Amino acid sequence: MRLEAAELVRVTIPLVGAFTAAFGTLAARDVLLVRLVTDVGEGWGECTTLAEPFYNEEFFDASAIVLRRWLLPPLFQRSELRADEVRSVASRVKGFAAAKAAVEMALLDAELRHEGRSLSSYLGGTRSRVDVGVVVGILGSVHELCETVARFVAEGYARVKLKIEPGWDHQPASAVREAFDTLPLQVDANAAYDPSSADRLLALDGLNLLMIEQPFAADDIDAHRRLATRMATPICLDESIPSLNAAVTALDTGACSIVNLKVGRVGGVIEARRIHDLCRARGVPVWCGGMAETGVGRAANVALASLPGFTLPGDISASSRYFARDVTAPFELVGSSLAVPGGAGLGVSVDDDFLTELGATREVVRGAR
Ligand code: OSB
Ligand code: MG
Repeated sequence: MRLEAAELVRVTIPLVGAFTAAFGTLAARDVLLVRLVTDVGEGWGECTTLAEPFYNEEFFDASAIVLRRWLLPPLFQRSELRADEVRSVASRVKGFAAAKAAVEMALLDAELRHEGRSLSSYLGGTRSRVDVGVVVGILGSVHELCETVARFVAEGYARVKLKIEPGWDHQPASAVREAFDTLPLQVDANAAYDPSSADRLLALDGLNLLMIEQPFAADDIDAHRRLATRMATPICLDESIPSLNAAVTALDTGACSIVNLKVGRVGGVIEARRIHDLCRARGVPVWCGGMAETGVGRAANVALASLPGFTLPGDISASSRYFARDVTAPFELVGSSLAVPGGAGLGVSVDDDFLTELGATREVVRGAR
């Protein structure tokens, strides 16, 4: 395959409701998509970070600079390019995992479309449907929270994750637990707690939670290890695991017993599969995290979650959880699961007219020849 043209597409898509977590409030979803044209056809990828560096270090303006200046140019130089080479070519650039993941995703989409093969099949997926859960953000009141959870449960979601932060943790979580006594429930703090106030998290142990996700700073592996020795609720890491090496360290030290896998956080679906393989070999459950993606990133998530080690429901809700209209055909909930696309590549097509209608800006990137 040869890369012939690249386009960075920026667009803002309205959300059906604001989404608040410890990292702030998303009132609309800013999106950065990558469209790559190759000699065997085109492919799309999504850069699944946020507009601001509030979840991790990466943010769209920076991702776009890195794509334009350092990630795409060397790929234009190669006469024989395979998607599984992106990671090593891009390794000279440190960080910017979501930008790298977007390029790999788009090249895989192009390559697999050409081969007539789905991403799920390429990765070694073993399911045609994946169980999913839904994430409920920080809301204005416990009453509103319980109503929101009730609505999602009525839609079919069989697992709910609550966003927490200091001041919005035990009280809302216990209200949800009281109202839904058998609901599989978990919480995610997005690194909002200081290890010196770890005591307040111990009260969550009484709520029969599936796990607590990322209470402390991404680089504070030892604080997570210490909490794990004091808490019965399993610790899951998200932001602390940007790579396979980080996953090995977290598991070896006992900082977590469950791993959240996100394509954009680890630099692509291939690295995500390697972390999955490691966890599976060690009997550690993994699940697919989400970043309120469009149908492009969501398709990659669903394909990834079809691998056998994904034994817990992912944060891969139906498109309607975030968007009245998505840039692809919507992913729809049937029961508590989504269908894994069987079509070639990502198995979705991007509605270019809708992108235009939304006022998307498109920047053509050419190789520095
Ligand atoms: O930590 O899981 C997270 C959204 C943006 C950034 C970080 C996270 C999230 C979510 C939403 O929790 C998951 C989703 O429904 O896509
Ligand atoms: Mg998280």
